[in-house]
Amino acid sequence: PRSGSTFYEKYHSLEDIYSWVNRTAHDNPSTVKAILVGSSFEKRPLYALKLSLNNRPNKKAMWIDCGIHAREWISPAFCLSFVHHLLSFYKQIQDITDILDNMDVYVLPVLNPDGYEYTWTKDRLWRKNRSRNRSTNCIGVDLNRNFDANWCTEGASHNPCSEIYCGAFPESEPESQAVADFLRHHKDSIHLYISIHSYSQMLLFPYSCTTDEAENHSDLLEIAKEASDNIRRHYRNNYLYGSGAKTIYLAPGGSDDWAYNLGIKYSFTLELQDRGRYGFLLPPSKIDRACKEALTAVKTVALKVIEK
Ligand code: ING
Ligand code: ZN
Repeated sequence: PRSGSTFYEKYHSLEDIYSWVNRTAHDNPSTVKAILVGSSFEKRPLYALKLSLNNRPNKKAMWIDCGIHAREWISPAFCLSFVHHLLSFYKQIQDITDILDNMDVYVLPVLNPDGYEYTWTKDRLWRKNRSRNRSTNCIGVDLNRNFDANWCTEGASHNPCSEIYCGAFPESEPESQAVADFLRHHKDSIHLYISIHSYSQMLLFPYSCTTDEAENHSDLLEIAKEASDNIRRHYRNNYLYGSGAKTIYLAPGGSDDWAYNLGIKYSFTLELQDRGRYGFLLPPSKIDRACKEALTAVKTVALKVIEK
């Protein structure tokens, strides 16, 4: 790493991320809790952090997950830096204070730990989880095709060897089931769902599983536009925005569409840097800027949802 780069300007192994989760909860006992939301196919724990900075009753909450796709390393890096930023700047920066005074924040840094570990040890470009299946030698399900939103229609595959294999049935995978169960149990408080991916620099919202417009499409479009405008203003970088199906491609079974249909009406997928120069292999020297851009988007969206 270049000299002077901090913890949040590096990529971290799964083991280091587990230590960081533990340390973050341990160092902030009154405000941060580590919640075990489930376990992966290979029995690794799925920990989410809950940040709750005051005890105001009936507070809204937001959920953000990272690392659903193994090779998108900038995504877990963002979740770590996001938590660090929230904890460092509460009562220091107004928008952070406003967010934490009005929302609890759940952060799942690595939704697909088995795949993430595999990208560190065996195949840097692995995307799916690592589940085995009696009927084939091919391994893994695309967890972002495994949710119950027009499951396995056009834009996903029934072929277990495909990169976009939808799995045997909706929520067949322990990772997607754990997240879906958690959201089902907390859907009355969670008003905002965000899933972090890379790459392509886009802010997407439902639907990806159909070209139909979401019921609050204009609301989502306005929020996404404001986030994209803020990134451009601060960092002179462009983020496309729009519904998934119309902005990139039809993709059924995604987590944001599923969360939306559950009733979380502000639901987004944020695709971080870059636009293909390095692709999934974004160098560590670019982490800081990529995370700052994403932070701008997430703050914009959260503040808009608090106003609603
Ligand atoms: N992109 C997402 C993917 O899973 C997406 C795009 C967003 C699909 C929302 C479905 C729902 O293909 C990446 N880079 O993984
Ligand atoms: Zn992805």
